[in-house]
Amino acid sequence: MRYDTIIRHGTVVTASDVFKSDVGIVDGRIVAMATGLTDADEIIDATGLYVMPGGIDSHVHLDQPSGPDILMADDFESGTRSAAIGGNTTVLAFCMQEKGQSLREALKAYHAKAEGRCHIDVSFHLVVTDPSPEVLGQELPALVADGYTSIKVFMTYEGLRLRDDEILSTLDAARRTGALVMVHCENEDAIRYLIGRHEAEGHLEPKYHATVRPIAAEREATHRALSLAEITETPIVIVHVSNRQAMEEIRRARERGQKIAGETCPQYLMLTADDLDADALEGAKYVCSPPPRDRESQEACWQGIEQGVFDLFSSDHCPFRFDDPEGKLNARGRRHFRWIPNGIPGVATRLPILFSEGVMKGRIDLNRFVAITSTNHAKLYGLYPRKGTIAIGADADITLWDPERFTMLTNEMLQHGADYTPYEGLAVRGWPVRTIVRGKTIVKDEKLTGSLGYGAYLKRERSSLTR
Ligand code: DUC
Ligand code: ZN
Ligand code: ZN
Repeated sequence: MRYDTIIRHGTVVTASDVFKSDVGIVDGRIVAMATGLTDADEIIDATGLYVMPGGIDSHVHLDQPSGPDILMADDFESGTRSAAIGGNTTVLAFCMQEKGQSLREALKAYHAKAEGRCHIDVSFHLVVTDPSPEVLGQELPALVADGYTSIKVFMTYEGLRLRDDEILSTLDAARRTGALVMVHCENEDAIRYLIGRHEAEGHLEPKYHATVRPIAAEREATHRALSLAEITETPIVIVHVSNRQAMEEIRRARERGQKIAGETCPQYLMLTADDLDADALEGAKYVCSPPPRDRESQEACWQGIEQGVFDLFSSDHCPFRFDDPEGKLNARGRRHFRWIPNGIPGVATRLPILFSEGVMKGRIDLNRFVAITSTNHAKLYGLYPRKGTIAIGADADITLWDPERFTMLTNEMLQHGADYTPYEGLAVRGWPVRTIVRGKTIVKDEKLTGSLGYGAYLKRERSSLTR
């Protein structure tokens, strides 16, 4: 048999196995796995490299409206470019419904933003901010049937957050349609109360972003979301978990028999609230929600990764430029933390950080790395087995890892739209030296080799959790 491409002499890693095999690719799919494959148009030598499923980052924000005079730093072009540099082959971005807008209208706008602009494959989660009877009763069932099988709801941010009755009706609609619901868990009323107290005391610097969003506000909302999910009998994902107490809520809900997935992110392993207390306004670079906590919380999140509380390790890439009037240091943000746009860049650094800090430091094995960065994302968001594994019949979405390559992270190498990375100067061991999407090399040694628009939109099946 003649192949388009053979990846030869590498070590294949999946969520369950590690083995020596060549990989034969025809028409963008894996068609053979064996040693000694020959006869191809292109032969890639993977001696000394791991051949892993491409990263799937199921939590990224691209080209998202972010308030008056604020501009998100990445659109679909730069965001998917940076994702590819960091070894990802698929991203799932959020499609934000504006109040009064139908989900179809919101999707139309997002498809227009992404069309012809993606380097890697993409799909959309629907952010439901206006759960009207029409949206939940008519739009959602049709959209799930059309392959939009996940939604996100917020418990914080005025204008975005849903109240408990709205969460209940959204969960109920999700149960009926099989949509998977991601929940941002922070108690908005508690945060507003604390912002008021801080304002009265004149405490407005970036570091206070962390103190108005304490662990208790996250824990309470996590508990409430899990309880509402239990009452409605609906599987949910608790996204971006930052600390032990919220994590324990997930563990307990699972012990009660609930179907729950948990997600954490690099910022909760690598940053703390002290980073927000940097000189001058530097702390604004680290403003995200939930905020980074303390060393003990970092350790807890590592334990959650090691022990299986977390199924997903995502970036929550939500980039804003730092030194920019439309970014972190906008005129109002300079004066008051509540106007600093929330979110940090991270789509390119997610995999290298977890590989270096997790695999190379012996905290997790290679299989767990693949599971929480790729396979579980594919399963939970309806892309498996087409994506998320290396198997015959799967899309040839493959990242070649050099486990020994030593890299000092700099903003420039990440090729995103932000003017900083929270991880500047971090030394990482292990690097994605080639990113292959459906059989085509799109990044080699940090150089883009693909063509803009190659990335395809992915229609998804239902989640493994709601089937
Ligand atoms: N939630 C996210 O998921 N991302 C960025 C900001 C936020 O609140
Ligand atoms: Zn969120
Ligand atoms: Zn997010």
